[in-house]
Amino acid sequence: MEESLLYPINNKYRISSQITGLWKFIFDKEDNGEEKNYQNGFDSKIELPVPASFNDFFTNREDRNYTGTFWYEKELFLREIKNERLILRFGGAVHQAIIYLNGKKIKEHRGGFLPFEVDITDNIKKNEINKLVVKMNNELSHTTLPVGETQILKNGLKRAKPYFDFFNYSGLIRPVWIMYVPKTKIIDVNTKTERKRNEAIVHYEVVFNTKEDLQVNVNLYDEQGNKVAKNNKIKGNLLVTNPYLWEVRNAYLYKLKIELIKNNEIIDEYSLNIGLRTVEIKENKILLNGHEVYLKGYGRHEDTNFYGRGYNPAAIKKDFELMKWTNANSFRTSHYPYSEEIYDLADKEGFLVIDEVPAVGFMQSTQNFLDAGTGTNVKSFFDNDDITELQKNHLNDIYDLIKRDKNHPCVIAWSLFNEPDTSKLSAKKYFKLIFEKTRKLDFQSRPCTFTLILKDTPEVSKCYEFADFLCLNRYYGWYLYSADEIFDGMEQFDKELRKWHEVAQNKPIIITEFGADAIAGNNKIPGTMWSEDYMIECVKKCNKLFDKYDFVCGEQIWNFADFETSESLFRVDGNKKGVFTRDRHPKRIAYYLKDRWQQLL
Ligand code: GCB
Repeated sequence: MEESLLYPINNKYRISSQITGLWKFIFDKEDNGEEKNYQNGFDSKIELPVPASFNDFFTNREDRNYTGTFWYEKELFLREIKNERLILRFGGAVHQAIIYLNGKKIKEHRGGFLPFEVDITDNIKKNEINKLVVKMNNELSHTTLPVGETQILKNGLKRAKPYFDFFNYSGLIRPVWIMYVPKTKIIDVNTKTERKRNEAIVHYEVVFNTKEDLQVNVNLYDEQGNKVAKNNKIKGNLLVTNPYLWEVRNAYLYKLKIELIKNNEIIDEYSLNIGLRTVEIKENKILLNGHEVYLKGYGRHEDTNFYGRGYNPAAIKKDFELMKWTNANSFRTSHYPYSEEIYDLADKEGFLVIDEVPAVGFMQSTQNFLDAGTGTNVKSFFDNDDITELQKNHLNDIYDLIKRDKNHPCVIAWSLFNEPDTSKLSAKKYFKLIFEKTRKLDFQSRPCTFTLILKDTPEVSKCYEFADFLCLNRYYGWYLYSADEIFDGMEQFDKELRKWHEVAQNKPIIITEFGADAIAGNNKIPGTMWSEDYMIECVKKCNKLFDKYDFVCGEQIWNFADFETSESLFRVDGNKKGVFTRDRHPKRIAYYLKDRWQQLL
């Protein structure tokens, strides 16, 4: 029976709690932990907090940047189970995990940014200590998402070489849950809203883990707890008259409560918040509930001090308050699916989210065949030998992403790649399959898109047609035409925007990345690169262009906050394109955006 990705909840039928605190930890440099019987438990003095990335707790370079196999261990005391099942759920294990319980391998999972669960009922020791051991690996390759390489240094150590700039933070980065759930249970729910004059119709379907003929009660409650609609079909409709629609930065959430019934007795209950809203692309506009929206906001990262990429509820709360303070209304989960709790908050605060799979780094080719005539590279990333394997993993992640996030009203679109090489026909073939399959998966048929790298221009791109709206990552004024050439850069940007509109007439355009690095407190007159003044100048000039064209339907500056990267000559203590510092203090650009976005509807 298929695994459920429903978020853990507590009610009369389900008890869920997080296994937080310190877990035992060990590196396995020789990758022979099994021979040393680590799966039954290991000796180590290292204890690390979960959830968190392991990296920033180490004070020597070798360990902080560790790439390879490593293990976590936790002891669990589990009470007797009667008529229920016991499930372990991992919110995110970067990038690969093998789960052992009391020495027995019970699950393997690849992909660090999506949850998975494992039924442990038949493997536990009741009323005594159980050993939960997790073997993990954070190497990157051409078949992992995200994509990269793993190098062997001269001293024999492995090192991740990401094809992206964010630091390869690893470990048990999201909550690990233990859940008592009914044997026969609800495992999935699909919802979608249809809007009519003064009515909303919620189309829904309930999936449970048995072929038995069971009944359901489906009830919809408003925010005051009044029941506004009900049904008892497994697939059906709920009619809401005079609905409160879920609106951008003005959210209204209804509670959908489903009861599963066997022989007139309720055996399971699952509730989730839903928003009544529609999303569509019409001509070159993005419509929410039939009206135009302009996306104002950020590309972001899950990245904070000490936690690395780890789930950090205090930072999540703070980030939302700061985003609201700047009058933002949207963000993209660049470059991987974020913690589920972030989407819950976005639902409540009315943020529009472009939800991205970890398909980043699809650029470099290992096969550098040059065309004899032109001397140019004729092989692209999508000609790499292991592309079929990557595509399989990519589709799996898309499948899980949609399964996990499909009922969140905040999610208005799926982003299926960040900055892939789209210049060759092999890319087109790959894209066709990814887009076709994705479109079949979403009950709400949300728009699908991907972001285009700077050099992916109308002349180059063989894949832009697949996207329902175009997402351009553009660094005119920074990576191209910087400093004295910024004026020229803006002319080129303007030209490019017009060209895009010409070739992709009916597609809205969102600028999903633009901006410049600035070191907080580095103020210069006139602005020079890396100063806050230059950052403001560059962003203002870009904004002027966006305001010229009504097919530009949004701007998401790169990045919400400064973030940690791999070390390189062009990253000074990380990426400094943040509107806020890594500690979440504003750079001067924040005040400019706050004013601009207040005026922009
Ligand atoms: C990009 C990438 C993003 C980088 C950014 C930059 O195009 O999508 O991951 O961080 O540029 O600052 O270079």
